[in-house]
Amino acid sequence: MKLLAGKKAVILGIANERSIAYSIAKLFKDEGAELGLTYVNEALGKRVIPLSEELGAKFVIPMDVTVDGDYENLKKVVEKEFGHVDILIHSLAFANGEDLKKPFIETSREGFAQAMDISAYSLMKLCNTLKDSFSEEASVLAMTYHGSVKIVKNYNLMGVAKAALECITRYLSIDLGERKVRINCISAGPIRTLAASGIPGFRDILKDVEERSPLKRNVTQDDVANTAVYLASRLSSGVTGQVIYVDSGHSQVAL
Ligand code: NAP
Ligand code: 1JT
Repeated sequence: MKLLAGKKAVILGIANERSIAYSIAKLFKDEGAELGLTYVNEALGKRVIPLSEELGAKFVIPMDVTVDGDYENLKKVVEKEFGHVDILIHSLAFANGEDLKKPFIETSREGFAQAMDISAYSLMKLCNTLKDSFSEEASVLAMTYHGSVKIVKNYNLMGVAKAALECITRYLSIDLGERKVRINCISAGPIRTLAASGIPGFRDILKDVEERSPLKRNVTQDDVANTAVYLASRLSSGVTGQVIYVDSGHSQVAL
């Protein structure tokens, strides 16, 4: 029996074939899930719509998490196409390049608010929007990075936003727990994706994981997808409010 047979999964955050969310969608489909996908804007839609066809998605709709009306639309489409939601994947983040390039101390108020809104608050608003659509035993998953709890050079503002995302996950676990719905984060090691491209020093971080992590290799999108299947399935039935690391053990090594 497939682990996600007949489950209805809404997945946000596919930009292209390298996106973590794309590997999750692929593996979910292999495990029997039905997919509903979102993309941010028309430019990305050109890439995501063909991918959604290849994945046999039930629906693919535009959704910008800064736009209130897009949440209402998501709810409407979910009710019409799926009826209910068994799995919600939040795999998106944003901080503007200007703020990421500047010394952290110079972060603008607007840049701070935008990074928090897109990368952290969106998880709360999505859960609130879909709360009456979640099935009993539904599972919500968000992607995070270790720069939330330790200083990682250049991660800066995103580290603050990820700290909020992880904390939001803990508090949401109470509200969702009342409905038997679980919520967890996956903390992924560095992976070369669109979000990671052009980040100064990113190559050095990849090299450090290869040299110093217990597994002596970088993780892949598929490593993350494997844990996503576990967290989305009954195999993780007693797990909620947690941050599960998929990072070759790198975060456990001190020196
Ligand atoms: P990705 O392929 O670039 O995916 C990020 C997605 O977020 C993109 O589709 C992006 O669209 C979307 N997004 C940005 N602003 C949005 C908005 N306003 N509304 C809706 N979606 C929006 O990169 P990824 O590496 O797979 O990232 C997925 C998640 O994994 C993120 O939460 C990231 O922080 C996390 N993560 C990544 C790594 C890594 O090393 N790659 C490590 C740990 C955790 P645009 O391209 O249009 O901005
Ligand atoms: C964003 C970016 C979110 C890069 C991200 C991210 N989550 C993980 N990464 C990859 C990464 C980035 C840095 C890093 C280690 C991993 C780019 C801007 C949009 C949001 O440390 C150097 C900076």
